[in-house]
Amino acid sequence: MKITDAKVFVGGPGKNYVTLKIMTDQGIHGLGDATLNNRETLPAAYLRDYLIPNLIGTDPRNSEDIWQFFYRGAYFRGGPIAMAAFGAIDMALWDIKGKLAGLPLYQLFGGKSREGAMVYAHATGADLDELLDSVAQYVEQGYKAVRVQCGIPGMPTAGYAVPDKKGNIRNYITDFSGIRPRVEIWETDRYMRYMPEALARIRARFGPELKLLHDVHHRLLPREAAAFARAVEPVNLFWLEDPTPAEDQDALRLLRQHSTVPVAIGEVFNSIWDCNRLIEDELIDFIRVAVTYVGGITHVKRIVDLAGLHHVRTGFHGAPSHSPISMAAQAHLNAWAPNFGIQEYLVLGTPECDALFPCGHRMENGMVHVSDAPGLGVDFDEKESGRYEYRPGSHPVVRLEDGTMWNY
Ligand code: CS2
Ligand code: MG
Repeated sequence: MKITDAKVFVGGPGKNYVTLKIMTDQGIHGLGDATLNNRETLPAAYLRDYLIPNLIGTDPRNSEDIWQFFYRGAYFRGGPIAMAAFGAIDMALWDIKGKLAGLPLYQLFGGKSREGAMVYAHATGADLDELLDSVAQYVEQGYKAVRVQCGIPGMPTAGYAVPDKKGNIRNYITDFSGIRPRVEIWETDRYMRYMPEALARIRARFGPELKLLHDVHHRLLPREAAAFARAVEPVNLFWLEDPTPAEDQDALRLLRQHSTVPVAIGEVFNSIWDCNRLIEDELIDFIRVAVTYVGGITHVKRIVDLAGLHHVRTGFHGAPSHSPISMAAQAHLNAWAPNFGIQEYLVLGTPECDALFPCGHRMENGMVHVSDAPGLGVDFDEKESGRYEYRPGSHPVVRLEDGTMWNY
C-alpha cells in the first residue's frame, strides 16, 4: 500500500483550520489537523514544503516508522510548528489504519473503557452576575462540569476569556482585525483579591455536585499561585489550570506544599519531554496536551501511558483551538484511556462547521459518545472548503499597568 498524494487546506468558518488529507493507492484517504492558533500558515508550509514530498510513496500502515523518520530526521527536534505538522500526518495515518481494519480507532487502542466521556463547557461573564447566568445555562443543557472565568472589578481591561463589557462575548482565540495584537492590562493583586470570593459565590449558588474549573492562563508567579491555590481550597475545584507558566517545573513544588487543589497543565506542551518530570514527580493531576501539537495519536498515547503510572488523568485541550478532526482523535482516546479525566469541549456544531466536517460523534448531557464508524469517524468536504480562505488574526498580548510584558 502506498501514499499517492496529500493536500493541505487552510480556512474554515470563523477559524483558520489547517486540514491535511492523505490519499492512497487503495482509494482510502486519511485526515489530520495541524491547526496552530494564529500561526496557521506555518505548519501548513512545513507540510507542503518538506513533509508531503517525503511522504509520497511510503506505506501509510507504518505510522510509527513515519513518525520516527520525521521527528528524528528533522535533527532540530520538537516545537509547536513541527509537532502540529507531524501530528496531522499521524492522525491521518491512524485514520487510514482504522478504515483498513474496518474498526473505529478506539478499538485499535484497546476498546472502550466507558460509554461517554465527560466534557466541560466555558462559562464567562464581564461580571459575576453575567457569569452566574452563563453557568446556569450550561447546567440547564446538562453539563456536569463548567470552566468559570470572570471579569475583575477595576481591572483596566477584561482579563482572560471574558467579555470586555456585558453581553459582548468576543472571540478570544483569534481577533480577525489583523495580525497586530490588541494589548490587555493585567493586575495580579486585584485578581487575587476578587477571584477566590467569586469562585466561592459560584459554588454557593450551584451546590457541591457541579464540577468547577478555572484557568489562570499562566498569569501568577509561583508564590502567588501557591497562595491562590490555598485561598480557593474551600471551593473544591475540579481543577486549577495553568496557575503559573510551566517552563519552571520546580515552581509547582511550592504550590503542592501549600495546597491539595488539583492542578491541570500542558496545553502549550509539544512532547513527552515537556511533561515527563511534572508527571513522574506527581506535580500535576491532569495533563492538558492536545493531539494536534504533541505529534498526534502515536505520541499522545505515550504521554497518557506515562501519566497513568503516576495517577495523572487526561484533560485534553479542546475546541475551539482544534478542528473536529483532532476532536475526533481525542474522542477515541477518551473512550479508551484508563486514566481519562475530562475533555475540554465547546459546541462547534454550527451548520457551517458540520457541513465542512461531517462527523458521527454525539454530544449528549455533557458527555461525548464516540462514533463507531471506521477510523476517526469524521470527514472533510473539499467542495465546502472552497468557500473559505485564510484570514490573518491574532490573540491579545498582556502587559502590566506600567507597561511590562506579561503572559497572555
Ligand atoms: C485556553 C486556550 O482552552 C483553554 O484552556 O487556555 O484555548 C488558549 O487560550 C488558546 O489555545 C490560545 O491560543
Ligand atoms: Mg487553558
